[in-house]
Amino acid sequence: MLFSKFAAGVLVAAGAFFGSAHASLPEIEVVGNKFFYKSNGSQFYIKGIAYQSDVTSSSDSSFNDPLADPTACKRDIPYLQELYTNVVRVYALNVSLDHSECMEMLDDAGIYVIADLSQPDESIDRDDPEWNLELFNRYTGVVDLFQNYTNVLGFFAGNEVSNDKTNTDASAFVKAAVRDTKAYIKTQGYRSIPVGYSANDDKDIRVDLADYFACGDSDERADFFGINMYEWCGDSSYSTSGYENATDSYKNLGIPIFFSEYGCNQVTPRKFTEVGTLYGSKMTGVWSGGIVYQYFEETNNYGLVSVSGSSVSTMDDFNSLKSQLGSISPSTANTKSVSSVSATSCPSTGADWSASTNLPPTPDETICNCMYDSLSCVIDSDVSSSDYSDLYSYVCDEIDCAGITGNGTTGKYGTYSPCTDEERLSFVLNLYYENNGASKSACSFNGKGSIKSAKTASTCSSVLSSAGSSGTGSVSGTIATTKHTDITNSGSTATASDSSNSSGSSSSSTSKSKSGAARQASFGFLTKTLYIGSAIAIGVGLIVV
Ligand SMILES: *[C@@H]1O[C@H](CO)[C@@H](O)[C@H](O)[C@H]1NC(C)=O
Ligand SMILES: *[C@@H]1O[C@H](CO)[C@@H](O)[C@H](O)[C@H]1NC(C)=O
Ligand SMILES: *[C@@H]1O[C@H](CO)[C@@H](O)[C@H](O)[C@H]1NC(C)=O
Ligand SMILES: *[C@@H]1O[C@H](CO)[C@@H](O)[C@H](O)[C@H]1NC(C)=O
Ligand SMILES: *[C@@H]1O[C@H](CO)[C@@H](O)[C@H](O)[C@H]1NC(C)=O
Ligand SMILES: CC(=O)N[C@H]1CO[C@H](CO)[C@@H](O)[C@@H]1O
Repeated sequence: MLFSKFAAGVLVAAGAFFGSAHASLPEIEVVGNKFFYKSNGSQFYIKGIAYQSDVTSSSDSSFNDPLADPTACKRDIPYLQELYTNVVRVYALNVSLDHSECMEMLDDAGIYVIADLSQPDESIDRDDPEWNLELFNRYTGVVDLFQNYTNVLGFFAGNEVSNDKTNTDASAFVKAAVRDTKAYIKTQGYRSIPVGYSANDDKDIRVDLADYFACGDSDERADFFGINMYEWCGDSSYSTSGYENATDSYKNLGIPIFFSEYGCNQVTPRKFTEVGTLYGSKMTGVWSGGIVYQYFEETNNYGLVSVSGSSVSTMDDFNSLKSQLGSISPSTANTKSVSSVSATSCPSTGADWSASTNLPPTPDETICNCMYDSLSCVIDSDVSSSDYSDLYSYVCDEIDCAGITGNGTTGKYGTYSPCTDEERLSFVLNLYYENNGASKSACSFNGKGSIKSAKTASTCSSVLSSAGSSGTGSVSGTIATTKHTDITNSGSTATASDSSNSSGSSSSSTSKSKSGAARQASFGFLTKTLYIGSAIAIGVGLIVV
């Protein structure tokens, strides 16, 4: 434990050091609906490759972090360069690992990174969406670790979360994630790194979805939009593929848009004849390039190379892509010539689109702590989080649980909806207890409830009174007061310090120690489907033409 804490701390420091000492690639910035080199104002087109081996195959929740394996990076970068790659997309990063060597090698090779902020176990669930403290810490933990590398082009705050008209409400939670990640970057004084979203290509919602992320106040909207696009299969054309329709549909989008995945494999080997069109004059006014799915050959049959140990063999697809990308010469704009792009209007709600523009509150640990400290009846700390769901259902049949739930359709969110599962459950147990005479037996819950002394610090009074006893008053968290838990260097020790006194804490009123690890442990409050949108499965899932 001690060792891993130590090591993690050193890795973070080393990453920051090398990030600054070694950086050579100029930053990329967004102006209007395009990307530009900040250094000389020249337009930047994404020529990307998805670079991550299967994140879904293992039986536990671990995954291969592609930027934490310098041997593999060294092996693969020459092949990426042969394909003119200037961006790799990675889907899941492990904040406990060191990324400095891969990041430097990529930088030296002229390659930027666009990273998803979620990971299989910590992402916004389209069927039960939340934007909570745990996710806030995960997202900002990745930002902390990567912000100092100038070859980080941007972050995705979600991948294919709302994927059809039945779950558009989840986008309100993803947009809150965009808003808060942007605010966090600003508050920390980091360089301005764009934060965007990656969507699937669902005809019913794709235009509303892009408008939703691109609309509104600049603090709130996404900085760019990616769409995973598999419409061009085999030999096709601008109009028959559907590219023309898509280009027309997005022509007024106020932020950059690109293919965050492309490369239909219904016809193999892939010839990539879409490349000339994507980087040609019909599309470059609207699109900023694309990311080919994907580097590694796997069972889904989308690979450009097949890898075995230290050896890499290129496939037919590799050679076709190389020749296609070798013959493009897209015209480049300059920041000076950017004509003003009109702001995108938010979509109206209707049969296909039902996400409110009123977003969930910013997760704020201080608000949650104030609430928890003020309770007299809480869930006993010995109760397994797998029992939370039953208790929650029981209690919320009896009392109004609006203070801890949120609804992306109505745009109504409880003040305590971003708190941890333990805090939220405790809040409603306490409400039940108070509604039932505040007697000891009203906090029994078959031995799962626990009485403690309630405390309200003077700094908490105004928060608690604005939230009201039901937790539905308007209090919004702020990034500045959210005490960000640095999961990148405290994660490994948090479990030890947390569990050390869980058995004695049920009757104490001291605040629980809160850490990334503790939140992870309590995950699973409501029934959660496993991973939503594992990026890799998605490539396959999407091929419904
Ligand atoms: C701008 O800078 C980039 C990156 O250094 C370079 O590739 C590009 O050629 C430059 N563009 C112009 C017009 O000088
Ligand atoms: C992240 O890396 C740590 C340290 O090697 C490992 O213990 C952990 O399982 C990894 N997490 C995932 C989700 O792969
Ligand atoms: C990286 O960190 C160093 C040290 O804090 C800082 O001086 C430098 O400006 C940072 N670079 C970027 C690109 O954020
Ligand atoms: C694209 O096609 C859809 C039908 O598939 C149609 O409703 C829409 O109007 C088209 N958009 C454009 C801009 O042509
Ligand atoms: C949100 O509110 C709408 C409208 O009242 C309702 O139809 C929907 O079921 C609610 N969603 C959730 C997740 O409770
Ligand atoms: C691991 C550890 O030190 N746990 C302690 C936490 O507190 C309880 C009760 O006060 C002790 O019994 C444990 O030994």
